[in-house]
Amino acid sequence: MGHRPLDTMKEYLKVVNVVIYVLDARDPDASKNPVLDEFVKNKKIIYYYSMRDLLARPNVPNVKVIDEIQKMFPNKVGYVKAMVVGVPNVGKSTLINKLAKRKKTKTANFEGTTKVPQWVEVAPKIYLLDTPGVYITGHKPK
Ligand SMILES: Nc1nc2c(ncn2[C@@H]2O[C@H](COP(=O)(O)OP(=O)(O)OP(=O)(O)O)[C@@H](O)[C@H]2O)c(=O)[nH]1
Ligand SMILES: [Mg+2]
Repeated sequence: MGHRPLDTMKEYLKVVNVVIYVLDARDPDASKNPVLDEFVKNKKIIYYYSMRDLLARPNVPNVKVIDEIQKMFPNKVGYVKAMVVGVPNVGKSTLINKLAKRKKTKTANFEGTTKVPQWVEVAPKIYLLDTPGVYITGHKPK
């Protein structure tokens, strides 16, 4: 196993059906990570905008992740597995808790809260994988 989160995430990437890429609604471009973009380029991607509630006039869509997954895989047999990715502290774990309607993952207002990947069932037959935030360099948070 490598020392970078992406090395660990690589094995999970192979088994997921889709990637949920979390971007900060206040500055989606700035929260896009070229290292992650390259990492997920061959996967289906759903972009989700966190921090939307902090904007008086949000100019990004309020993405319904479960609906989007169900639309994307209407005839899926078995589980849909989705990997939630994004830069540190962008709201990946918070999104998972919101969808699961319970506190399944640890969240905090600092980077590096999520240290290892964790599966959470957020709807019948839909599993989301929480992952550590990935810095632009691809190195793990301090
Ligand atoms: N207002 C608001 N706060 C949010 C939202 N999403 C996350 N937060 C807050 O942002 C902080 C980081 O959230 P996390 O869910 O821990 O972020 P993360 O991407 O999992 O972070 P790492 O695991 O460290 O990479 C926490 O204080 C959350 O409460 C959101 O949509 N709106
Ligand atoms: Mg987290």
